[in-house]
Amino acid sequence: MNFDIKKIRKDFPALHQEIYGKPLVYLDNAATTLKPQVVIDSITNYYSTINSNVHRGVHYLSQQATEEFENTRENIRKYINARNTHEIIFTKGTTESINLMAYSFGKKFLSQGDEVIISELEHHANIVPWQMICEEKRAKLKVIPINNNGELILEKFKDLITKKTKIVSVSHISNALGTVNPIKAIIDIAHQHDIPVMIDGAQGIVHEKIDVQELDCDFYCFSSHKMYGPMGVGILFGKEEYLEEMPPYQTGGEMIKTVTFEKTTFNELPFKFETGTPNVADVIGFGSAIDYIKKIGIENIIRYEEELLKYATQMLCGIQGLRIYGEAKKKAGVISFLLKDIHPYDAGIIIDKLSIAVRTGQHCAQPVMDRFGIPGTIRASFAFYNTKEEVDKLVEAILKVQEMFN
Ligand code: C6P
Repeated sequence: MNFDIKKIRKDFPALHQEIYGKPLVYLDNAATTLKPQVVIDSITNYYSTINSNVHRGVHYLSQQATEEFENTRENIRKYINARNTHEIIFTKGTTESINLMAYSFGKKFLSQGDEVIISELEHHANIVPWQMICEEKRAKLKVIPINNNGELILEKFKDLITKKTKIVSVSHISNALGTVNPIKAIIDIAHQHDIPVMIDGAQGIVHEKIDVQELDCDFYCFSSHKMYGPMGVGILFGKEEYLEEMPPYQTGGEMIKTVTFEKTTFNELPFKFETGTPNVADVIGFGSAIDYIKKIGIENIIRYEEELLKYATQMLCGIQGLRIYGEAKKKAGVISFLLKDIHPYDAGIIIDKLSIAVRTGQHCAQPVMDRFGIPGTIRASFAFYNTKEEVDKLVEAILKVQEMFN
């Protein structure tokens, strides 16, 4: 398929609005992406027709809703090439997936003196849950450092591994700097020591093709809302051999097999980890988002985004007094920068008034900011519906900010 940017942009209604009287330039895609009309229609369609609970009723609507819900699970399985649908667990989002992991994996496999390895590049969602379970279990949290380009130092990672290491959990792509981490190498190194690896794919899955069997990762998680799907839905992929061993994270309806006042037995995978009424409409909407991505083609998306990022990097590098944070050899989706002496919040406010949406601050990655000794950055993050003209508007806005402060 030809990558027809004009046609693609028509699919996203939110792109066609004016903010402060000017056309919106949306460059906050790492926070959440806009939704194509097919996704919005799919949610409306669920509530207008087959609205009912899943896995519960014998009536027609419930059966239809269950079928569409489970079709999405299969759709996601195929999309990431997992072996089985029961390795795909629906959660609220990446944050909940990691909490599930830390709690459940931690409860089963962590003991006093054990070690968990994360990295200095992580989003708080891949730090705090591990910190909490380590505190509870009196285990140790170890951190892979980064270099000045914002790349993980693999040699240091190797040094951190000991016989006590029980899991490694790292991000695929850094939301703060855009670094694409060498996750295949990390997985291979960890597996040489029989250590499982969890990948926080919140930013990874939108900018890369994911094959969990080829990667051989033990866990991979992501959020629908960063993949052009609705908010409130996420995925935890896990290898069956681990998920079978792990205890439920929450308890209640749906996840049980039998309940008496003396004892409860749990449902099989994946339902053991899915408590209560799920977010049916948004799961189905997520299925439509995956179909939409497949229609455009992830290879086309990657090619287009690489070109756009290259252009944006060149243009921003040409601005005097602008420093980019995160200069990894392999980057995707994100440019984080600062303008000499201008606080990122001040710059952000002016850029917003020029109808450009960027994110300013720490991006829920305070250790990254501390590493560089900065209060935060201005972050432009891209999607395949963005254009070079929009990058030019960002450049104009930055020049305007500098003009105002000088
Ligand atoms: N990053 C950003 O603006 P949730 O919020 O659960 O969908 O995703 C959490 C999360 C976990 N890991 C990474 C690498 C992420 O980027 C995010 C979300 C957004 O950068 C919101 S803070």
